[in-house]
Amino acid sequence: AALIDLVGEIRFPRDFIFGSATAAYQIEGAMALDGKGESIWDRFTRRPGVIVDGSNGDLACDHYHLYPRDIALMKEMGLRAYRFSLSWPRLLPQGSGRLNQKGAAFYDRLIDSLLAEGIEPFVTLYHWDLPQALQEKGGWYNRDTCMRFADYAAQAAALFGDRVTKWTTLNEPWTFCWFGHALGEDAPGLADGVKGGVAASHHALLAHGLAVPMIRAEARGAEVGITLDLNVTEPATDREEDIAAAARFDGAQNRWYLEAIFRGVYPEDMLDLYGERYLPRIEAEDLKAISAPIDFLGINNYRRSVIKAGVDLPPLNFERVSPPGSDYTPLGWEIWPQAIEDILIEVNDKYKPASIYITENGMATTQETPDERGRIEDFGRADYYAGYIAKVASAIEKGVPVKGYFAWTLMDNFEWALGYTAPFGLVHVDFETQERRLKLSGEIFGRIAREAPGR
Ligand code: PNW
Repeated sequence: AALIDLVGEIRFPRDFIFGSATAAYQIEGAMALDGKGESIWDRFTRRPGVIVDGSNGDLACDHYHLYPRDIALMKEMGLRAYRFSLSWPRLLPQGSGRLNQKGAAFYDRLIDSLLAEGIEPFVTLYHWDLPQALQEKGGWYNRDTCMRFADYAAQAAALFGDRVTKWTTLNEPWTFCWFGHALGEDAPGLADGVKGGVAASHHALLAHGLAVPMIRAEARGAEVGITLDLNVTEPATDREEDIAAAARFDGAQNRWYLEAIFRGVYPEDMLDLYGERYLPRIEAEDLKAISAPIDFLGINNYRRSVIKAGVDLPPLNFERVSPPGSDYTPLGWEIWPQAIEDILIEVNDKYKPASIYITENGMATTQETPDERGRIEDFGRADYYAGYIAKVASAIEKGVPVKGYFAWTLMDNFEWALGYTAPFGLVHVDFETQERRLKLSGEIFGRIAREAPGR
């Protein structure tokens, strides 16, 4: 419990925002209700063997119906903001064309209820649930998907821009492009190696770039950003081949996106490494669009990457290493609070974003059950939050313009290919009864959220 003892000492600027984050497919349920179209996750989860417990998000947390309960829990913790995503196929069942009014009405209710409780909505347009109709036309391999995304962004901004000012285009392009198109572990389940990862990444970035001006045009005063999953990357040893492998991994996960967005170029070393064999068609004006100025950068961070030379994903040829002596979550993710301060400082030094939000940070456990007093005493998770949040405070003291922090995640939910086996919530969900219960970590996080700003 050593880190929890820190809680009373953590300080943040008075206007710092603490919130929690979720994603539509992971919590909403209502899979085919009120005119929602099919998404690639609805389709992928039906493939035998791809989700460890054979589950899916058909019902998930039934947030579509229980959102008032969930907002009450945020209120109880004293959270000032809520980061959630819109389901593209709930609004546009075919990916473009006709708007589903009932889908729009759900987000109207959600946004209005949040505002009534003084909780600021941070909207993400794409958290991985591409309309299946667009996948049929090539999905993120098809440049047309970029234009469809920009149109969807414009429609969403027109619908909700009178009440929502914080807009994020994409959540973690690296994760959905590589896990979904190179490795086949996430939807749409394509295992096309580096060629797939890079092609999807270019089109995802172009979609982001085309959407930025559309959102600004439709939502007056909108602040627009993108969320990247960034990890400081360290070579496992000082052997030259490990240093080179770490640079390639850093290039694929971090620099590919950061350089394109903030400098309008792809990194030379990665263009050389990929070459014609792995690169998609990149038009002259694409990087100009991709580097449209943004108001904030969202960073999701859970761990650091320690990398050595290996055989994964040629020509990246790397292997992830788990340094001995560290603590790990049940997912095998290293618990290393310094990682979040290091990535904040590195990104700020190199790219000087106008402002930064930590849009996700948190940890998985194995499945939890209430004790005889009905409590979930998840000391490990509470410790994780205290340790990481203290390092965010330290980055701010060193001049990094971090404006807010969102815990991943509000409540236990559908953790993609891990189904319901890897809960990350501040709130426990009993998936038999849909009962919610604040965990110890939720109490501790609430205390930080209420007391640390302005201390
Ligand atoms: C994020 N990695 O995904 C997503 O944005 C969330 O939807 C997800 O539930 C959460 O983190 C927890 O997994 C990630 O391998 C997936 O480092 C994989 C990694 C990181 C983030």
